[in-house]
Amino acid sequence: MSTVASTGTAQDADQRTRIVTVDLRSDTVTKPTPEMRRAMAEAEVGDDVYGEDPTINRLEQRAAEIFAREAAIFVPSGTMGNQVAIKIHTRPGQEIIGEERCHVFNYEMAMMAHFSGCLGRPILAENGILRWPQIERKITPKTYYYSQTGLVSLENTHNMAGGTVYPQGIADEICEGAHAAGLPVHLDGARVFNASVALGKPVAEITHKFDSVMFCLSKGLGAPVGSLLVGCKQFITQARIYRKSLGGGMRQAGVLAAAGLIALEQMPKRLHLDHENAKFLAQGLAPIPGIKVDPAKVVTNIVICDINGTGMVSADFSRKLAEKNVLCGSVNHELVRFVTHMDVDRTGCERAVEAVKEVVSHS
Ligand code: TLP
Repeated sequence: MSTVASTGTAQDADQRTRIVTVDLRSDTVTKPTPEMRRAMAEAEVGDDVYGEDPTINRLEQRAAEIFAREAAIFVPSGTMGNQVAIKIHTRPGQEIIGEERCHVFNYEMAMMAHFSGCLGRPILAENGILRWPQIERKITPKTYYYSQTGLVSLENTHNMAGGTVYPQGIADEICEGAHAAGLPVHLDGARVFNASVALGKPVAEITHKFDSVMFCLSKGLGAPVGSLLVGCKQFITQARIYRKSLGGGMRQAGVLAAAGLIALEQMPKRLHLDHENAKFLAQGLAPIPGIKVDPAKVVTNIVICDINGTGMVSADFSRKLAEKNVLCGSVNHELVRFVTHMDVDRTGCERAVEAVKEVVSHS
């Protein structure tokens, strides 16, 4: 998106000069499409706490079919989906093994401790991709005075490692190893459709060895709200209880599911465009002095750059960029994140590259 289109009134003339902000902070910022808004307005609804919302029921059924699972449950957010799954898989006093930068350890308000009484056992892995031998070494011995490992949790794509994708063989090996050790494996698949597009394989195939999968409709798929948790019937029955206990039992939620169904059925087809734009962005940013990013590692819709060499900290960098109507996210002092999505096109990415050049040249 570059500038607002015009048709000729005085107001349009005003708008012609108004620069549209290129918002690359996250793919969560997408607005529902006109088709989603129409479907929301016309959605058939009922009380979902009574199981009577036909549109929610259809969405859950389609999610279960697409992931080749027995059942699925709609939850208001990815965070709730992950935390409900952790609660079901673990007991208080246990440990959860995950990659150091994963969402469940860093951005879910310590709910694994608060809600499930568990401790994170973080492992730093190159590109965010854990290997089975690293995990195996961190499983605590079955001795009564060690807190026991209760769960392995993976993230695909790995958000804060730059949208990296688990090669299928590595994910499969982790699931098989964990199962042989008596441990369940949860997948934080907030962006699992991006992983599926990058691997050229259906989501059912890349996730079938996981015990549970959470995926989001509200990120690259463009729905305004919602995520799903998929798994076996018994797991989803328990998830319904914990979702309710967290206040996530919604009533006429079919208005959300109507947009979610379009997100689920239509939007995966266009994710490759976001991946191409992210690659373009990384290729444009890489030659800028002071910016460190390897375009070869950008395989989905997330670009994380080390801006240390610019002499700015990321808060100043992103503030100066915002003055040029380009928004990025700040991961920590040195790292900034750009996420491509359906509301930013190639022109928007070109504008982002030019804005970064200007900000860096004046630093
Ligand atoms: N990620 C958000 C922020 O919370 C960081 C973003 O802008 O990327 N798992 C992963 C891998 C996520 O990236 C996110 C959201 C979630 C879970 C949580 O989803 P929501 O925001 O729906 O609770």
